[in-house]
Amino acid sequence: RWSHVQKGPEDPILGVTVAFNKDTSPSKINLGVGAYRDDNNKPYVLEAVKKAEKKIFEANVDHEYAPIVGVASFNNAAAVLALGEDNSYIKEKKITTVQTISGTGALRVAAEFFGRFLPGVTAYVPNPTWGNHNVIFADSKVPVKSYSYYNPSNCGLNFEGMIKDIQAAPAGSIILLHACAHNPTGVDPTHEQWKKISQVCKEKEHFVLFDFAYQGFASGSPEEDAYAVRLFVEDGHLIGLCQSFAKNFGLYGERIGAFSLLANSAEEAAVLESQLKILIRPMYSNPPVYGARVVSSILSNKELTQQWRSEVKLMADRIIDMRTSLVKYLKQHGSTKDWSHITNQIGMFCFTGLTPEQVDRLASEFHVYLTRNGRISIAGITSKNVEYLAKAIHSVTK
Ligand code: PLP
Ligand code: TYF
Repeated sequence: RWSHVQKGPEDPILGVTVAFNKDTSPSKINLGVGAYRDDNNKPYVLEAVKKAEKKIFEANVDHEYAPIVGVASFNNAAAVLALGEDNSYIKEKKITTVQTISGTGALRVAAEFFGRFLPGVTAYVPNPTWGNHNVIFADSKVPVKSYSYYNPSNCGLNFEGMIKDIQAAPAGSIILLHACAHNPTGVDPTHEQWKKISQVCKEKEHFVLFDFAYQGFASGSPEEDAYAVRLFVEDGHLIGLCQSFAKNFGLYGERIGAFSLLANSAEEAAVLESQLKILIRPMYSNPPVYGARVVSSILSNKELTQQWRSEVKLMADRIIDMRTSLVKYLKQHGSTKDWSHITNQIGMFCFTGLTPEQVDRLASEFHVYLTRNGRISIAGITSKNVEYLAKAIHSVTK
């Protein structure tokens, strides 16, 4: 019956973990998947999350179905976290937010919505981008193309190319922007550049979809990381917003996220919500409640929110420290290359500029695993392995 089905390839990012798990060397390092690790290379459960879990347990909650759109208090808290306390769309109910199966699910719901209500409209994603973007749009029958983003000559932003491509896209296209901590490059526009991007998208009447998977994780401040999203909203864009709480709350496996659409009126928001419900129902009926309860009980409590803020800053700061430390050891071990992009880039990832061959040597000679595009997940670096890593990188790049 299934003889016509052929084995497909491994996901390139998760495949790195598969290779890493097979390696028996004690010095092996996994810099593949973007999942935070503490300085002992252990997954980190936030104290704020543990306290919220205790509260939920003690409240003796039931396990009834959530509505199709998910847990209402979570949806509101998610929108407030991204758009800010005083946002007029939230106050005037000119927004619809649905709980989703983490950030991936938010993107998928968004893509299904575009497939129905913006048929044939092309979505433009940065080059490069998180690999899943392309497949999510393609599977939802949304045509997908890319705009220039990364400049390999300085490991920074190709701002002119980006603007040119966004200008050249047909009016009313879907433009996907990483709200902060661009994956895989770690390269974000400056505030001034964001203003220009917003202006160009406005002129072309593009629909802007933000992928916001790292709020708080880039700079340590949820407000600073929300700069672009809030700017576009202030500039009058009726944005779409995909949020993930995997990284910033350390809730990877709980699959908690949200998708929001801004609308011209409360009535329009209600119409959009009715269609989102119709689209979600045959996909998964309604979302799981646990992660939503955890996030909403943190964000509805001042003390827990404060604790979460300090913990997300702690994670961001450790990542920033590891960037500095890696560059320090590269120099100390004699590398004369310019590694300033390691400290200039932001968030979980660094686009090192290593070639696929150098990446292969890192794995075979040094037991260091990363994707072949040269992306490293900084979260896999610790104060104990950073010097070994620097030596390994120096060895393959000299
Ligand atoms: N978008 C980007 C840019 C990501 O890096 C990720 C992965 O973490 C996601 C979305 C969604 O991840 P998740 O589905 O785990 O929330
Ligand atoms: O880019 C990453 O490493 C994260 C995690 O299929 C991830 O976004 C990677 C691959 C994948 C799902 C999540």
